[in-house]
Amino acid sequence: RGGETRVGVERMFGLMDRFLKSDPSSLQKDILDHVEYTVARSRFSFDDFEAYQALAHSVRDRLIERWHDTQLHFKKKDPKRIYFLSMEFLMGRSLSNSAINLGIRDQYADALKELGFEFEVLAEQEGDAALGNGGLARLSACQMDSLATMDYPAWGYGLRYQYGLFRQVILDGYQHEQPDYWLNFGNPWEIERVHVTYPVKFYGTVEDENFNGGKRKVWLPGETVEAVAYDNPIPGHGTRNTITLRLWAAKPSDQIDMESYNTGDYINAVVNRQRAETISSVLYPDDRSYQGKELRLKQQYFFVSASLQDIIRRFKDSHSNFDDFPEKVALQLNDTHPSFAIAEVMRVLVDEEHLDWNRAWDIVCKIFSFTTHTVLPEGLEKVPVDLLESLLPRHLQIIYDINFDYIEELKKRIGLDYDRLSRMSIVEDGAIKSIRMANLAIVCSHTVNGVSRVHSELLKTRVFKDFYELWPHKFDYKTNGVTQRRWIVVSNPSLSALISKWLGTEAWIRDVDLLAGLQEQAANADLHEEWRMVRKVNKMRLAEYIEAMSGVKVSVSAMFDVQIKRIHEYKRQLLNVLGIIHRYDCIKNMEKSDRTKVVPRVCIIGGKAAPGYEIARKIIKLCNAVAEKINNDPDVGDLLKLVFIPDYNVSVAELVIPGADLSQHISTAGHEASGTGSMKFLMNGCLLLATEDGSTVEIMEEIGKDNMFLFGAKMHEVPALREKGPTLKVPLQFARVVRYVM
Ligand code: KOT
Repeated sequence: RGGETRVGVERMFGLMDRFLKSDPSSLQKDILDHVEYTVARSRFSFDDFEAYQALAHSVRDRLIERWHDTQLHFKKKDPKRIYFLSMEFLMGRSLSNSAINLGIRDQYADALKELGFEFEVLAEQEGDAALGNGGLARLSACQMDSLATMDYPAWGYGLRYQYGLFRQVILDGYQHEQPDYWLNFGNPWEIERVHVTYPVKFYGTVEDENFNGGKRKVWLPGETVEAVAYDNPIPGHGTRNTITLRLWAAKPSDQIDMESYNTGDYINAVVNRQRAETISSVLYPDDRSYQGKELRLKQQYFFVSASLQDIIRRFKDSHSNFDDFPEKVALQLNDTHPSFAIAEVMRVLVDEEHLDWNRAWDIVCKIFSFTTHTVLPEGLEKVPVDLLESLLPRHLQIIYDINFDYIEELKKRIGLDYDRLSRMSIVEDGAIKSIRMANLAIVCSHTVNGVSRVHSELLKTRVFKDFYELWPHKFDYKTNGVTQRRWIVVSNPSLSALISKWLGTEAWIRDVDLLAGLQEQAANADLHEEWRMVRKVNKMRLAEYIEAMSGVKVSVSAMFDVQIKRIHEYKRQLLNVLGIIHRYDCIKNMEKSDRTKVVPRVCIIGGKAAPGYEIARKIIKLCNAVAEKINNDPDVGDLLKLVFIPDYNVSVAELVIPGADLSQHISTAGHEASGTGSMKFLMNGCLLLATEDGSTVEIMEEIGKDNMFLFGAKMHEVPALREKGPTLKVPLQFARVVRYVM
């Protein structure tokens, strides 16, 4: 492009201010310029949404400055880079988060005030980026924030779905799904990199070719799709480090088109172009159950192949020997979804870079680490061999070859224990021959990471026991965390101000351990009073939202008892609803005089059910049916209310969590790998009602058993309880409703 030589570097610097200024009048001018030239509205007439767009672009300009500096810095330093590969990122909104991390939120708020706008009102205009399902995806987003803040040279790689997680609409108590076409009004937080594109290939055949007196495999693909990069700058807090979340969109490749044009089939050529785009069109809404769909596999390989081409290109920019690859590249697999990366790196090194197999394998074993997020068997991916053979024939061969070498090695280590060999094999020989993606990931990774201590124990003693016995050194865990920047500073600004005031510093925003300093003030009545006020205001905000969404008026002096998360049998929203029925029944049967002793309670439940998960859908219906009955009973009034909050997402969580008094995390012990919701409630001063499961066990140790409500059976008690069967009695008046719905 040669711009630098044409204009001359000196002149370029002369023309540009060092950095964009952030005083009120510069910010105002900036916003108005964006109204006029980016949004193309008159600066004398624009609405809240247009103001949001202009504001977002103004923030984005400042992000871009830091982002460029960061990229330049890392290019010069050439550190080992962390590449985080994930099919899902639940970023939510970006405006407040970016402005806060850049340290200019208040300046913007002041600047806007003079223009007649309120920062928070404009922030509400933004839709959520919901490119993920639940815990795993939000963890990815929190991790990106922390990596940026802690100055890591990190990159996130994922897919730019055109349709994010479906919107949930409740009609007659039932969940209905509506498409989330989130890009409808443009997305100021991404930068399309039309020059950063890579071809991704599928199908075709593998041929033998003569090479250096021997034979080698050559893949002749049948379809090529272009991956286009969309970069989302992720700013750290209190640092200029601004890292990249690079999401890939599928675009048709001109290569295929030429062939069709040559045969004169113009219409089909255009239709084929559109087909290519479907790869990145929609996020699969199934939280955990493996579907075995070809499109999903295509998505996985598409983003893995594009990401690796990008990573290898960056490496080759300044290195020529692949033996240095492990010194410069760390690849983190977020669950098994990106594990085709293993076969892909082998393919590139062996088939394209012509390294010999063993050297390539050595490299592969040094670069991958794998985080697993589940203990449920239905979460473990098994890719049917038939599907893989047609979609990625060369990768299937490579996986077979990896498995062959590995099983031979295994026989030397464990002998001919065929049961164990068969359990540990990457290839499952059954009615449907398939590839066990978790086994592939474990074999090739130097570290297998659990997400809480109990989860890690379960991996070692049950799910991956055979592997742990073979390679104990590979197994590690890092208990999940959440970023206090999103979950206190952005979502609960009044609490954030309170904490900074009482700690006398804002340093806790970068170092969460400093929150422990509040302990010194634990008995201070003034602090209690201020905190109570903050909670009250947050509850009022939440009560308004509840009334607007569900028409139910709730009293802010009632206890807000919240369970918000994906709907799953193991998370036991059903148990919560049965508990609410029981509470209702008790109130109804109580002497009027005793009712004064009851703490009024607003039970709030929210969450989405995977569209094909019938029982989860019925739990939503049951919840709404019970709410209908309770909320319309004047005899109970404010003593008990039940609200189902529709379309639970990151922004709804930001609103609900600061207003909660009690939150429920009641998964059957041994089922929740970690759980991160509890941490968000906890840091907002909410009480936890929780089973000893996942990260709760560690939270319990940290805050003390006396500071939470522990509930339910412990892990070792669960099998005997299952054996015994149900002992629950549902009150008569509800038995019919439950039977009808379930
Ligand atoms: C989804 C598909 C396959 C396997 C696992 C998942 C998964 C697991 N999705 N979300 N999770 C949750 O991940 C969180 C972050 O590690 C955990 O805190 C939580 O317990 C998991 O359920």
